[in-house]
Amino acid sequence: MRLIVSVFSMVIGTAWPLEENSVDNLYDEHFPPLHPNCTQSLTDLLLLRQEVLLKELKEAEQVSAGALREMLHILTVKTSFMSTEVSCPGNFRKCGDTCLYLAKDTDVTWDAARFFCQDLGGDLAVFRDASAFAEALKYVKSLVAVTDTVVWVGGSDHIAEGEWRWVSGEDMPRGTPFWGDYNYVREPAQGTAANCAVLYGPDGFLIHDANCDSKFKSLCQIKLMNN
Ligand SMILES: [Ca+2]
Repeated sequence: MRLIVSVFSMVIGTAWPLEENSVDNLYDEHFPPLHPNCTQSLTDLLLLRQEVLLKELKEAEQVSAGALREMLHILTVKTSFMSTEVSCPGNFRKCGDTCLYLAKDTDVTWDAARFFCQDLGGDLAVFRDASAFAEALKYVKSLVAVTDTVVWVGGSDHIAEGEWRWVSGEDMPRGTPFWGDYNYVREPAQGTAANCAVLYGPDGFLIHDANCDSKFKSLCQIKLMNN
């Protein structure tokens, strides 16, 4: 019996110190002692924070680069589509980003000119900006050399005097480079006697107001599908 107690005491005496050492090691591993130098600890913290921020920035950069690649792809496809040559139907000629047709052999009233252009699938021509206007004048001048030619376009103030609108519903631009002068007065200046817009040959085909019942040539327009 005494022998058994001695052996048990030896076993306990050996095992207990080992268990204490293991716990201490585990604690030190997961809870390292505070650094004696507080400045050094703060530096470590800042460096760790910097590392996290850099990682976040890198991830954000990767996301941005992916988005930019996607946008570039879309722009490339769009540019390719826009640069594809689109032909205009029938006698229409491609002018800038639209199709124009000058019916130079027939003189009709403004209303009849609209019906004529609508029968062709379009309407009287409108110009959304100075560039489109310049393209149209270039086309008209290439077809009619006679400077007294007058051509209907799709603008009028017949609904409310002085409120000039395109047939597309938008307000017409005023002044240079669209409107010309008549007797040194800037058009439109003819009042209720003139409610429809023309390209006036004697003034270099700048826009003038004219009597809607006069008979002139028609400038028809069909817009391209991608406009
Ligand atoms: Ca008028």
